[in-house]
Amino acid sequence: MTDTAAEAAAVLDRLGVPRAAYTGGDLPVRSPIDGAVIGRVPTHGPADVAAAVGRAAAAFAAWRPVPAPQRGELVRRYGEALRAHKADLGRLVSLEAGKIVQEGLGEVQEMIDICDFAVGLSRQLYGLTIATERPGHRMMETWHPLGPVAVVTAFNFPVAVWSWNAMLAFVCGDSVVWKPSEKTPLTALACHALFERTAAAIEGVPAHLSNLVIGARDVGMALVDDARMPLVSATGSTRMGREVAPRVAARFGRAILELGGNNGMIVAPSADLALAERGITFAAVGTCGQRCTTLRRIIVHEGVYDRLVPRLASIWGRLPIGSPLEAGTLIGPLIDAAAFEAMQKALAQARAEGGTVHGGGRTLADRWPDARYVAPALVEMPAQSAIVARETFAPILYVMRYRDLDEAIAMHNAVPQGLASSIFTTDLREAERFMSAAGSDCGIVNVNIGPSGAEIGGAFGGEKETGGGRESGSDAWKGYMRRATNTINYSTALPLAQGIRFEIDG
Ligand code: UN1
Repeated sequence: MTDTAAEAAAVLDRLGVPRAAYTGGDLPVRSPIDGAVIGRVPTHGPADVAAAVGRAAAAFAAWRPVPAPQRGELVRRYGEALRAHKADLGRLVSLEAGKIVQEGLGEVQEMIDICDFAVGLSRQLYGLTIATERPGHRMMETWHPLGPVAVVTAFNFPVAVWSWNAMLAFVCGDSVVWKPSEKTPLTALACHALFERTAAAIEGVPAHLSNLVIGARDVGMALVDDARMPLVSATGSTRMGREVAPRVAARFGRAILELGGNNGMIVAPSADLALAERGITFAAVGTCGQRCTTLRRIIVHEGVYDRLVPRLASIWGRLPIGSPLEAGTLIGPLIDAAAFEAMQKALAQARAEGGTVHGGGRTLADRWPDARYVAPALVEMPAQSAIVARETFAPILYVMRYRDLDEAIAMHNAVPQGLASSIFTTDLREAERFMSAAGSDCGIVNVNIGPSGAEIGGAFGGEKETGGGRESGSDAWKGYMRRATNTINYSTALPLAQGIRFEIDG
């Protein structure tokens, strides 16, 4: 047994996952750290999905009448369990997704944060009281639980994205069926085991409030097509979203889609370049370029280009790449060989389109022949050509020049995706313009910080090919409930709206 496999087994054991759940199954799980198999998970088929949805529907029926603050108590206790197991769960994220220790822990912290947020929310699922045009009447809206929610997540945030969805769903009175990425089922098993234990210890929480189905595309599609699930929240590629959205729409289901990003930044002449350098580096190479919010394009004013870009090239040349478990490492591995191939293909295309590539090659192959470590790439492009408009899920930062801000904003928006964006400037007018209606067309628009690493308190998501969904904070909870508009007549008359007269003679 490799070190990673032994450590994963020890961690899973401490997190309460029975050995049978990750040994002897048909799905081998590899650690991106060394490419070793760290688990073999049994997978489900479409019939198992149907059964899981049935269990989730029964749990929903029992959960929806439970008062929301009591539902919040479950989430509060889960937040406590996460606090108690933060180190182990964070470690497992590192082992299975290849995140550096800091980012693995950060991801679990993101879970804890959304638990806290959802607990507060459980007493704030407010509806409006609305002025009515009729005397002796009152209008209001009431938010009700929606139903079992399908949550489909990607490998790169294997635990946080589920919790954004699930914790809101639970306080909203919904049950959940979760399909994690086939690349990261172990962290899902761990989250689920912790949840089951928490839920079982609380009176009034029905069994199977949280359900886990593991498998490939057919499992996901069985969920997507199941009319018993009024909401499908899916995070992943635009290609996946293109398939999911019409299928959910065909049965009049609701979809929350978090798809590809191609996040840009404008670096203006007045930018604090020392700050920009740090912001760019974390956003572009953090998580080895595998966040949907990763910075992929910078549009730099020609007046600062020659000061900023050589400095970035020098930083790119000395980034500490290595095992994410080792202290000091900032760049861990890519998830797998396919991600590496996609990166190399993109770099070849960038060269063909006139780009100058710094870095981007494979590294540490002697030590870890079965893993894929890369030097992040910085690519100077003569224009925003076809490859720049595409999202490649790897650490590639394209760099382009601009002369005036209108041109930069137009270039910024001229990609199909619309997730996160930022501007580095100390000019108030430029900052406001970038955030205005005529500025960035993204769901996340930042000033003097990079596009990645959003807090859970805001609504998270983006426009255009990013899918339009919003998760996490602000009023994203409304997506997980159904709204009823109530009109109550407390008079002895029956006036009709719009002044309509409808009297029966005699
Ligand atoms: C994702 O990459 O799917 O804003 C989510 C961020 C994180 C979440 C990213 N809080 O980078």
